[in-house]
Amino acid sequence: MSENKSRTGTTRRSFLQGAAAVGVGAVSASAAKAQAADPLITEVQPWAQGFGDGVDETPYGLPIQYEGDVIRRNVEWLTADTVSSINFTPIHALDGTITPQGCAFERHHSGAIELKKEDYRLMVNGLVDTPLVFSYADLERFPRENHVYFCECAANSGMEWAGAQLNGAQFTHGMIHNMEYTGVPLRTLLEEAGFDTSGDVSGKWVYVEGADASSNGRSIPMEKALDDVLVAFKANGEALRKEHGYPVRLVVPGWEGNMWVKWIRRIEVLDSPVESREETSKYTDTLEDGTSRKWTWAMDAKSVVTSPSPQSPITHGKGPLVITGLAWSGRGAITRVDVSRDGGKSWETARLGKPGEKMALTRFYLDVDWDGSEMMLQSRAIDDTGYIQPTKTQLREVRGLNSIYHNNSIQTWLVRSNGEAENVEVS
Ligand SMILES: Nc1nc2c(c(=O)[nH]1)N[C@H]1C(S)=C(S)[C@@H](COP(=O)(O)O)O[C@H]1N2
Ligand SMILES: [Mo]
Repeated sequence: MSENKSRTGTTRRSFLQGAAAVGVGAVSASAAKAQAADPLITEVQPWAQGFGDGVDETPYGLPIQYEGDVIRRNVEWLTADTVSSINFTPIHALDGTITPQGCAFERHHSGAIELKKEDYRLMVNGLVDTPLVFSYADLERFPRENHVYFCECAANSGMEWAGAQLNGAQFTHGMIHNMEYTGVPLRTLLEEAGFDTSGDVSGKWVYVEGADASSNGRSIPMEKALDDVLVAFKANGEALRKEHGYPVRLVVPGWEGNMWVKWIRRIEVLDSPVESREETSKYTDTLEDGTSRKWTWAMDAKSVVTSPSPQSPITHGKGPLVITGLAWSGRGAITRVDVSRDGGKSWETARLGKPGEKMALTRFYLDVDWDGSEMMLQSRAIDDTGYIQPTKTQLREVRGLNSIYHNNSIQTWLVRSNGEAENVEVS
C-alpha cells in the first residue's frame, strides 16, 4: 500500500514537470499566431446561432456521427461465408470499464435469433423433485441481483499463439465485454424445482442449452452453478440485445464465454457431464504432445494496453501521455497492473481507475512524460490469488503451439517515434 502511494507520488511529480514544459511551448505557439485570432474563440459559431435538434428526433439515441468509427469490426478471414459469426469490441476507443451493448463483441454458432418474450420458455428438469417451465414473466417475479462481470471468449487472442498477427487491440483482445447484469441466481431456480442445495452436491452437474439451432450445450459443475451463476435478462440497465441472448442468457462469472449460453431454454440437472461437442472437440486446449487439457473453464488473469495501440496512435507528439488499458481475471479481482515501456526489461506500477472488482474489467492508467523515443509497450496483470500474467515465451513453454484457446500472455506494441504502433513480439 505505502509502496503504491510513493510510486503514484513519483509519477505525479514527473507528470507535472512534463506539463510545465509543454505549457511554455503552448504559450510561444499561440504568441506566434497572435495576429490570426482563433475564430472558435472570437466568433459566434453556427451552433450558437439557433436551435439545436428537438428532443424527440431520435427516440432511442445513437452516438453522435463524429464517433462513427467506434464500432464492432470483424476479421474477414475469420468469418464464415454465409453467416458472419464473430466480431470484436472496439476496446482501443473505449474508456472506463463498462462496454455499451451496441459495440460489444458477438459470437454465434448458428446466428443470432429473434425470440419474443411471449414465446420464451425456460425448462428446469433432470434430477429435481419438480421439473418446471418458466415463462419470461415468471422469471421477473423472483428476487433479482445486479453484478458487473466480463465475458471473454476462450478464443480471444487465439490468433496470436504462433506470432504477432492482427494489428489492433480490437482484433487481438476484443472478444471481451463487461456489463452490469440483472438476473436471478441459478440457485434460486434450482431450489424452486426442489433441488436440495443444502446437501453434498459434488458429482452433480447442470447441462445448459440455448434455443438457437446450435444449442451451444455446456455442462457446468453444480458447485459453480450454485455459487454465482445468473439467469440474466438485463444488461447495463436495458433488455439484452438480440445478439447477446434476448430475452434471457446465462452469466457464468469468470468462466469462458462459450458457457454463457444465450437464449437459454433448458437447464438439466445430471450426475455426470454430457461431454458435448462444445466441451470436447471444441474449447479444449491441445498441448505439444497431442493430449488436450479439458475443463479449462476459468479465464486466467490477462491485460492489454488499449492506447496507445495500432488503432490508437499517439498524435500529439512528446510530453504528457496517458497510457491506458484493461486488466481482468476469471479467478478474482485485479490487485495490480504493471506497465513496461522497454519490452519487459523494467516495469512501473500503473494506477487503477478504481479498485479491482471480482471477475470484472479493471481500467489502468500510467501517466508519463513521453520523450518521443520508441517504446515496446507491455502490461502485466496480477490478481488476488497472487497469479502473474505470463509472457508469451512462458505460456508456450507450458502449452506448446497447438492451442487456440486461453491465450492470456503479455501483449507487446511497438510504438514508434512518430506515434504509430504495431503488434510485435519480444523474444
Ligand atoms: N445459445 C448460444 N449461446 C452462446 C453462443 C451460441 O452460439 N449460442 N456462443 C457462445 C460463445 S462461443 C461466446 S464467446 C459467447 C459470446 O457472447 P456474446 O455474443 O454476447 O458476446 O456466447 C456463448 N453463448
Ligand atoms: Mo467463444
